[in-house]
This record gives sequence, C-alpha cells and structure tokens, in this order.
Amino acid sequence: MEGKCTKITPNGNGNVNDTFVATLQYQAHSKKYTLQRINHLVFQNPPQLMDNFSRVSRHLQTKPGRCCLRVIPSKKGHFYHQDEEGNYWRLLEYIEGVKCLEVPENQQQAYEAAYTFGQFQADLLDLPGDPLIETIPEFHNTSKRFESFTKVLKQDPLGRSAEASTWIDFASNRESLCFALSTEKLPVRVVHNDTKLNNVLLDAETEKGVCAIDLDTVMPGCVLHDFGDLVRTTACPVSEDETDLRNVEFLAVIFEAIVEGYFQATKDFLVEEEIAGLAKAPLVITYELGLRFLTDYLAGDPYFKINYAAHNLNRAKVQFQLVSSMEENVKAMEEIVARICRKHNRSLGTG
Ligand code: GN1
Ligand code: MG
Repeated sequence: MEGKCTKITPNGNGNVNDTFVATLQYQAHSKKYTLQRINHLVFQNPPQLMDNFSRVSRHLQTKPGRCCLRVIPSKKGHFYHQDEEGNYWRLLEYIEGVKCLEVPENQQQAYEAAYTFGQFQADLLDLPGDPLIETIPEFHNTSKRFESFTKVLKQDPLGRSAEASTWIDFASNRESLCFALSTEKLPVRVVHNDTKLNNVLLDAETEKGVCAIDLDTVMPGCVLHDFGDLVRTTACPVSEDETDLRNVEFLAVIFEAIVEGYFQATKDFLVEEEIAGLAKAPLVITYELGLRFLTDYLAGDPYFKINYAAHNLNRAKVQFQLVSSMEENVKAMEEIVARICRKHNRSLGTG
C-alpha cells in the first residue's frame, strides 16, 4: 500500500474502541480505509485479538459471494501496529455503498440484519484450526456479571448507589435470569458476541445485508447470545442512549422479522436446545447489559465511554425498562418462535 494520508476523521460511535476514516492519496487517486485504535484496557492482548480477527476474515473470504472486513497488514507483516505510546492500531478496508442503523425503520431491515448475523455463524461452522482465543473471558457469563455488580455495590466507591436504588432493586430481584439459559449444555460455536444492529452493514440502496462488522469479540460462545443481543438492539424503537423511558418498548413485529431472518440462515444447524432458548435469550442479554451499565456507573465509569455524568445510569435504565417490556411479551415471543419453527418443519425443542 502506497500513498500519503491526507485526512483522518472520527467515525462510528463504539463504546470501547476509537474509529476513524483515513484517506490515502496516491498520485491522482484517493482511497478510504477504516483506522481503529484498539482499547487495550478492555482487550488485554491485541496481537491475539488480531489473530482471531484475521483468521475469521480470511475464512470468510473463502466463501463465495461474501463480503467481509479485510485487514491490511503493517509494513512488519502484522495485522496491527503498535505506536511509541503503546497504543495498538489496525487498518481495515473501507466498504463503500453501505449504511448501518441505530434503530430499524421497518421489518425488512431487521430481517436482513438477522439473516446476516445468522449467516456469519453458519459460515464459521467450518473455521479450520485451533479454537479461537477468548479475547475477553466469561464475556457473556451473566452470573459473573451479577457478581461484579454486587461487589461494586458493596463498595459503592463514589456513593452513587442512593441515586440508582430503584434500578439496583430491579437488578437484584431478577438474579434468576442469570440461570435462565443453561448455556453450559449448549454447543460451543464460533459466534460474534456483539451483534448490535449497528454492527451489521446493509447495502445503502437495496438494504440487503452486506456483512457483520466489529469482530473484536468473535470467539467460542453460544449462538443465543448473538440472537439475544440483536433483539435487544433492534426490537425497540429507540437506541441504548435514549433518555425518555416512555419511548422504550419491546416491538413484537420486529422480533418476528428477526426470528424469520435468523432462522432462515441457521435452521439447518441449530439443535433443539438452542431453538428452545430463542424466546428467553433477549431477556437474559438485555438484563446482562443493564447490569454491566449499572456496574460501570457505580464503579465510576471505568469501562464504557460516557458523554455526561449519568450516562451509564441512563443506559442501564433503558435496558431494564426493555427487560420489563419483554417480560410482558414472553408469551408472544414463545408463540412467534413456535410458529416460525413449524413453518420450517423444525421441532421447537424442550430446553
Ligand atoms: C460495547 O464498543 P461497542 O459499542 O462495539 C461492548 C458490548 C456492548 C456494547 C453496548 C467489548 O460494544 O459488549 O454490548 O458496547 N463491547 C465490549 O453498546 O465490551
Ligand atoms: Mg464492539
């Protein structure tokens, strides 16, 4: 790769890494790249992370017709570059003609996002070689997240617990959700682990799914966490950063589109026990995120980037409000999953 970097502009709104678009000029041509600084407090071993990332990317490139994030190697031949201050950077091909959404505008977009993440899982069923490294161990261990919450709550280092008491009670009363999925009995597969709606690219014109992005947490895990996290961020009319809780509600019609899209891509490999968890997974993962935001707020915001003092508390409230709305819709969710299973001649499983 030759040329001179002529422009760098911030891009995206990730809560952990920093993302930029870098423009390189070579003679009369200019080309865009995605430049990212990896948060090495969160990801403690960036070289290992980039090993996972590049293995997944190269594997996806062997699948006919698939688009995926391609990593540009450094001059030293690594898939990352470490600067003098110890920061880790990576450069990715910039994909043109795409968009990503904070909230869906219609069911079709939700279907496409779900199909794309489902296909991502399907494509990685035959990833060759050793298992991927766990970039963040116990990432979706909800019980461990609950333990961290109770530990910080006990210490209450900034005296923030009084202000959050309603939501602390909400979280404490639902500890049973930590055990709702029995993930230890489910197959371990290569999954994405961060399937927010804005981590999937859609074609800007046709709105067909293009590819999953943000491959930092791709590692061995459970398909239900991917499914649940997509529902969490898609079957709700507002984003995680909403401040008016009256706008937070679970949207069953969007859920239905997600189940359709996800099932279309995964129905040939999901086992019954996985299918049996589809209706519960969104509740668990939404609760888990609520716990994580609340824990970070109580601890003084060491993990998620914030824009204002109570940002993480507000994020926690949104998640817990959505949990409440999902609780009211559990029956409807079960019926939708059952109906779509029947349509595809798959048995619902017993869990
Ligand atoms: C973080 O950085 P970003 O926005 O892609 C977090 C996810 C959360 C998400 C909530 C490594 O993802 O687990 O679901 O924020 N990533 C990590 O917005 O913790
Ligand atoms: Mg991420």
